[in-house]
Amino acid sequence: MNRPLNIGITCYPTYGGSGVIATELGMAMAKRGHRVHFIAYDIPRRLDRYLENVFFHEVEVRDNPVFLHPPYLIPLTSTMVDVASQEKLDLFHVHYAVPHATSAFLAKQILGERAPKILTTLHGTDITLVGHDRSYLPVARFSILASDSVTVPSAFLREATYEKLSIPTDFPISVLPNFVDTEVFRPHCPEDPTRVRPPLPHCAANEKVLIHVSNFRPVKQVDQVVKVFHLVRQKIPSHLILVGDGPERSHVEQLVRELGLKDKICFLGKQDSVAEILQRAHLFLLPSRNESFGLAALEALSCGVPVVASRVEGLPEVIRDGKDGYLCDPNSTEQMAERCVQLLSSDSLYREISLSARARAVESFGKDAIAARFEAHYSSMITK
Ligand code: GMT
Repeated sequence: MNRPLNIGITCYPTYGGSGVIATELGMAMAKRGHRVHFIAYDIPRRLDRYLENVFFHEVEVRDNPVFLHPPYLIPLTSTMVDVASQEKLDLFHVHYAVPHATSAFLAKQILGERAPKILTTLHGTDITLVGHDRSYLPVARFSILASDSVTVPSAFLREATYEKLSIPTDFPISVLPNFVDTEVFRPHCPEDPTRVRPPLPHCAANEKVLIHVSNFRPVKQVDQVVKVFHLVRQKIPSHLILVGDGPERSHVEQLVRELGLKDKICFLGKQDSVAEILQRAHLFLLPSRNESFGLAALEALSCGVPVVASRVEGLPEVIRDGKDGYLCDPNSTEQMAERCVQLLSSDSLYREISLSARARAVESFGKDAIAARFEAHYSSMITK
């Protein structure tokens, strides 16, 4: 199909990976000539509002004395119905089953024959964590099965969805990986990966820079990042940069004080220009307990920054152990620290792994190639 499509995108408009992928994919589709309507309660963080073919429709979730909690699902559904009829949407692309696919299903019922098709992209938390919660499970399962098509970013998440939500295995779920803009997320000095951008003011010039980027949820184990760094510092002069914010921040700050690392760890909080910060780092740490894909790790690889991460869930599909970094037991502080020291103490090993990390991102997860796969997926849904 060659005609431009009208696509409605719903996501959580926050700094999380699902919001980033939804936004970047929408902007990529707009650049390919499709009209893209973001339907969300706030402007997605990475959205360029002034891009041609991009529109934003706010979901107004108003407080009402009748409700204990404002019901997000209902205003979202109403906005979806409104945008679908006004803009003649061909497709709702919703990120997260609950409640976004649920709203899309309701909107479809309301719109009847003129309803757009529903593509649901699952991201992990909605299956591995929400999937366990009995109060969400029947609705999540129903909303997935009611979608016209379902995608996941990793083979791990496809299997987890079948298993945890008891989805029949003949119900198709396609793996369409997450992606990265390799022009934005690129190494500071491609010819010599050991040369990073000049350090932040807090770091000394001779120090190696370790970095972690996340939303500081317990699942990210940011305390483990600090413990690993504590061991690495005993062998190698180094500094740790923590980017992001979330519920574990004060617990982590407390640990940093207890370990006497206050001058060696800098908390940057939420940041928009993550690429520029990654270019100042030698190594990315991601000791998560759960990670269906690990977009933050992919962005690091794309900057030529090797990743030391947990051997869990979708991470081995992104990081090849011993090639682009190392995969370890998420709870073994010693093993992770050993791998970091090994990488940071040999320039030749570091160079080899850094070059491989960059090649991995460019060859397997480049934005244009994956956006083209999504575009083909959209077309196949519309022509069905
Ligand atoms: O990891 C989070 O807390 C955020 C979450 C989200 O919804 O944005 O991330 C999930 O989706 C990302 C994009 O597909 C993946 O890269 C993350 O691995 C995944 N997080 C988990 O599975 C815990």
